[in-house]
Amino acid sequence: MKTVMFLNGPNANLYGLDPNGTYGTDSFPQIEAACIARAEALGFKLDFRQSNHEGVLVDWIQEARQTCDGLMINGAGLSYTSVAILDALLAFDGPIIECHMSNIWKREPFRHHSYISKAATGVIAGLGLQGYLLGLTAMQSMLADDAA
Ligand code: DHK
Repeated sequence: MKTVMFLNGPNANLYGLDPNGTYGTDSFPQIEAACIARAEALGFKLDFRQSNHEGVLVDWIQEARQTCDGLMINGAGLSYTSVAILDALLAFDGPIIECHMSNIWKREPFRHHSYISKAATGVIAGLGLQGYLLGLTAMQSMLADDAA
C-alpha cells in the first residue's frame, strides 16, 4: 500500500481555537481524523504529523525519503522563512502538495512568498479542511499515474 506523509508546522495544533476563525472551526484532531479517513477511502496510508520545531520537520522529510511515496505539507509560519525545509523537500523524490487552510495571498504581504512552493508539485490554499481533502484526492491520482 502506498504511504503519504502529511506534515503540519508550528501552531497547526491550535486550529479551530482561533476566535477569528482564520483556520476554520474544526479542531486539529478532527482535521487529522478526517484526513486519515479520506486517505483510507482513497486506498493509501496517511502518516499525519505536527511539530512546532523546524529541525523535527526536516528530520521527518528526510525520513519520508525512505518510507513514503508522496508528501503533503502545511509549513505554517515556517513556509515563509525556512530554506532548510525547502532543501529537504528538494531532496524528496515524489509528489509534494503544499496546503494552507487560509488564502495566504489575501493576508499580510509577509505570507505571500512561501519557500516551500519552489519544491511543491502543486499548492492549495484558502479552502480549509476541504482543501486538505482535495489535496489527498490529487495525491492519489498522482500516485496512480506514477504506478502506470
Ligand atoms: C497556517 C499558519 O499557521 C500561518 O502561519 C500561515 C497557514 C498560513 C494556513 O493557512 O494554514 O501563514
